[in-house]
Amino acid sequence: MSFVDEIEIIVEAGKGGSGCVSFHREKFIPKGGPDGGDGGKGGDVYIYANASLNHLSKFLSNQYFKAEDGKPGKANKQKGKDGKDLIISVPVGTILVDKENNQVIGELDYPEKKILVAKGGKGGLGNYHFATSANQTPMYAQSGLPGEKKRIFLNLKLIADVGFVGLPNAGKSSLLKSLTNSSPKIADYPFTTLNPNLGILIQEENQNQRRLLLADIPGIIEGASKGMGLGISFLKHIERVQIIVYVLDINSMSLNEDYKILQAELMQYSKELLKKESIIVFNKIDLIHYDTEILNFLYKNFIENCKSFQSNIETIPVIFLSAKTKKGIENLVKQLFLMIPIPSYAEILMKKYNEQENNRK
Ligand SMILES: Nc1nc2c(ncn2[C@@H]2O[C@H](COP(=O)(O)OP(=O)(O)OP(=O)(O)O)[C@@H](O)[C@H]2O)c(=O)[nH]1
Ligand SMILES: [Mg+2]
Repeated sequence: MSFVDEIEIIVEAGKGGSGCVSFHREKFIPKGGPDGGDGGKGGDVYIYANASLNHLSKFLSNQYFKAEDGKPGKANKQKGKDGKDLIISVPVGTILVDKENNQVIGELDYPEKKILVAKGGKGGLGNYHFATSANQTPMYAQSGLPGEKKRIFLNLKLIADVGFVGLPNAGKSSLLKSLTNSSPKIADYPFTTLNPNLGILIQEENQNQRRLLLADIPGIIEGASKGMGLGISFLKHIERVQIIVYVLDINSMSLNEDYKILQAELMQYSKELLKKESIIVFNKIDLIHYDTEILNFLYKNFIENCKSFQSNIETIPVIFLSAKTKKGIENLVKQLFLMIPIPSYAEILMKKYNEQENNRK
């Protein structure tokens, strides 16, 4: 199924049921008064954050959603049944925009959040409300009001703790695979990753478990902000991470240039991305002659060259590793858990999940 992170849907709440026109009938009471009941209220439409979803592809096959109408009132002042509410599930991180005025209706920024997007119509009043001294037999009842109808733009921006950024082939997906149980596509050609991949990193220490949600996104090339390669629109999926991990291929002849390209493209998308905490990973160390002196030389050279465009470069943790052999990967794991306070987003998700399970028991 193709990955969809933006789509427009139409939601329509239920119409209110109409009020009833009826007169009380009973033996020996020939002229009973009006007793037509009220119509039921139309169902509301809600949009709900479901933590087990991570794309909007299911909306490709259906974009129209309608809640149930209220039922008409009946004789004997019986109220019609209210229409059932309709609940539409979307991934956590979905932003709802009203297409009428382009205003944000709300953001489903945590699991199980529910936002009312279209209110059901009121049921009509039955004829017994309209009896007056002048008119004891009103032949009139209200009809139900229509439900709200809205065109809503769903804009998904995934929420994760950590986002991987790098040139194509740097080894982002390989790193995700080494750190988590996810199995993204990995290949030695650029743009293997076409959509974001998520995975959970788990650390067990002294019976304590910690978790982080990691996001791997497509590769970025110079000019991506001008539409080159896959562009940069997918950077929205790392807008909300706490830490950006820049993945660089240590075999590149121009490590600082690669890093500069990434920073420049991120800046084109949003300056906020550059304000986030970050870690730099030199990947593929299994392919070079691994020697402390060489690594020191590479590191110093890199720092010196980056100072011209990033003054605080020396404060950013740099980690040498191989996503393939996993050498050095534990240093990245340690650094990530050190930098991300409890609870991480993945830990919040886990807590919610456990609470749900307990409620079910
Ligand atoms: N030797 C070696 N090869 C690696 C390492 N990490 C990744 N590779 C290889 O590099 C190539 C690209 O890896 P991917 O993980 O697909 O790279 P990516 O950054 O996700 O690439 P895109 O999705 O195209 O942006 C694959 O052939 C991997 O097997 C590593 O640590 N050592
Ligand atoms: Mg990839």
